[in-house]
Amino acid sequence: MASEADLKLLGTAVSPFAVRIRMALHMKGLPYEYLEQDLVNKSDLLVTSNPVYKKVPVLIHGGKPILESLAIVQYIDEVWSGKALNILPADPYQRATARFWAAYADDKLFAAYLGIFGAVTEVDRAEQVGETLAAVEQLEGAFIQSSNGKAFFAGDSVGFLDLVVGCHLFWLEAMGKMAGVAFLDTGKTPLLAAWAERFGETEVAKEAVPDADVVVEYAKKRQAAAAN
Ligand SMILES: N[C@@H](CCC(=O)N[C@@H](CS)C(=O)NCC(=O)O)C(=O)O
Repeated sequence: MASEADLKLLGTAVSPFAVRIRMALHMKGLPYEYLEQDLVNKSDLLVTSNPVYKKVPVLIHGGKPILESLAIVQYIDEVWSGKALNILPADPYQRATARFWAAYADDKLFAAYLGIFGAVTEVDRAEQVGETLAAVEQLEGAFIQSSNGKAFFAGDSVGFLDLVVGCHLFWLEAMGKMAGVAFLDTGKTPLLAAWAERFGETEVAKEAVPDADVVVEYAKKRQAAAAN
């Protein structure tokens, strides 16, 4: 097994993608040094580790940077495959399907709720709320397909899609509070809403996911700074 020593994570408290990595490291029981980053004044370490995008998260293992959160989760799962439960499904078809929905969550759900945060007019905001609701409804379908009637996307316990979708929940809640909308509606998306409750109670989520109010505060500060 590869060394667990010398694992560093560059992240920010409100980055869903960094939270995803914290959850994966927790699932595998891996100790790491967490280095909170300032995304306004980026550190040399961040810029030299991720010179292409200069974004968090970056996992540095034995001095080597691993980039992009989905690739990082897969790296962790492969390097420590013998440690704790596997994160990705073993079956190739299920892996491919999980990767499809992971890309969907990051492309569509993330872009939609971030659009609420960045909306300038009420019309823009309403459009982004609609896009977010549509993405959540698609993910209800993904949950039905993946969970096979069980508690989590991955079945009886938390796995890849639970981390990938789960890391977006605190932002979804925060944007819901700001827009006055309940994105996880027990009427429209009952299974996803129940899963979100269940996921929030897991050790993995409790360890890594911040309170939604942290994002609300962050969003208000950013909006106030943009208005000045
Ligand atoms: N696709 C990337 C997204 C990472 C990302 O968007 N990171 C944001 C924070 S949530 C960031 O570092 N932004 C800084 C910037 O854009 O300059 C991943 O999955 O790792």
